[in-house]
Amino acid sequence: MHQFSEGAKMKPKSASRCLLVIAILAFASSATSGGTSPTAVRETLLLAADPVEGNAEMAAKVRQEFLHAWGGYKQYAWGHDELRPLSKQPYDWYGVSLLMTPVDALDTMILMGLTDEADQTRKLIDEKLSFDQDIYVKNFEITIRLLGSLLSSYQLTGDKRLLLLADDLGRRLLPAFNSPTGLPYVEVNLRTGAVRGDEPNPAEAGTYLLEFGTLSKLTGKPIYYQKAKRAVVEIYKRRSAIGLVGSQINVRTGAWTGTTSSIGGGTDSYYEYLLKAARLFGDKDCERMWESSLKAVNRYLADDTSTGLWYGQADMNTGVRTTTQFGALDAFFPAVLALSGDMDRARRLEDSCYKMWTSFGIEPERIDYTTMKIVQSDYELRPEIIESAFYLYYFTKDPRYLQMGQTFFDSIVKYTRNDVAYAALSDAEKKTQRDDMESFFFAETLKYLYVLLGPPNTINLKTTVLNTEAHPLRRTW
Ligand code: DMJ
Repeated sequence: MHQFSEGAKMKPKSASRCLLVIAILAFASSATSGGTSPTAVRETLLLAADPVEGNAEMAAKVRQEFLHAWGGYKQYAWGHDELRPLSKQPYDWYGVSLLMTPVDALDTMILMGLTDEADQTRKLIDEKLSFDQDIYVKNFEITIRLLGSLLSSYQLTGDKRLLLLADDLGRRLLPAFNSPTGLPYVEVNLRTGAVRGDEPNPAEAGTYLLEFGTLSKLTGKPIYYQKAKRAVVEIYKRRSAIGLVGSQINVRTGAWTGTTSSIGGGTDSYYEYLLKAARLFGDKDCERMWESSLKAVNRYLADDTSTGLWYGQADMNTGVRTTTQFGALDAFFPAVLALSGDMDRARRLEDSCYKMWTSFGIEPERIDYTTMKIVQSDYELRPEIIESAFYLYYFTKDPRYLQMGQTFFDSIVKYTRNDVAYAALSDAEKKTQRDDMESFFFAETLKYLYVLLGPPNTINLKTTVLNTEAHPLRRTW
């Protein structure tokens, strides 16, 4: 049994019981000895990806596609941040590699039971990953992708080296929060602690508590939780009289510099983390902030139209609708609604998202939902619509969401696969491939396909939350 699944889901077979005992003993011994023996990881994983549970055929297919893309990365970009899948060239975000793809992909390998790949990746991380770099990095991206995965992979394996790296990274990111308001700057230099970028959006300002809070709990250092919590509170405090937040805020003055409100890209995970931090830490402030925010969002941003339920954009002060756009990033919201218990809106919104996908054969980045015309036509290999199908299936067990998942999987394979990996589309209508494969394809898109279509209950949402990059964090405190 891996660390995020429900013990109750184990088959009552004596062989399985025996493996469970071995797994627990092995995990306990590795966790106390400070390292993880390969046996411990293997035994721990053996039950995680039990092929006789759930849809073994789909699990194998998704795993195979993971290995296809991962194989391309290994062959052409090993040790770098990303593979450019068409030119077959490596790419590093900041000139030096922070192992973006291997770190982001690690817990997916672990959950899929790809033990050899996971072991090789941990070796690479141990030998090569250093955060002592004179580079300005995006606090938000590095937190959700790297810090999130280091913490999650530590919890899955007990490998203390991953926690040490997470602590080192967290310490280097902390200066970002030293603004007059406590709202974080957009970028921080990992070596010097210098900061830049005064105007984050709400997502860049308020998507830290799950990772920094977990880091506090696992290291016993309260500073991480405090800094991340303050940032969220500082945004919430500045909501308008009708309860909405804007699209950009100045961290020196605390004044909004963008006043359009939405649930989409740039704001999305600010809302997501209010709910999830309430669940992971039992944080009552977050619960209250989530509940009052949701009321305003449902009142002013939700839009019940002849084409379905959508969430558009409105002025944060007046609530007057400014645009009627919805896109791939907004498709995370059915998941959050489902997690909060609003199954009716969650179902209706996921139906709209599905319509967006099937109208074009794959999902464009943005449409105008009143005309169903494309506003922005790329497909970035994004996971959100699959994430929502996963949550809805988890809570309702309605096979409709499995069918949706199958459609997503089939179109992704059909249109975005190439001979070595997977590629984003510059045009979702024409299906023109572009030379990009973001690390979230491994961390999220393939993981959500696997947990939706493969073994059921791989993730137990009672004890675990997934961060916004799909890294599972388990409540152990
Ligand atoms: C991911 O990096 C995260 O899910 C983030 O919250 C939003 N965008 C991408 C995936 O689309």
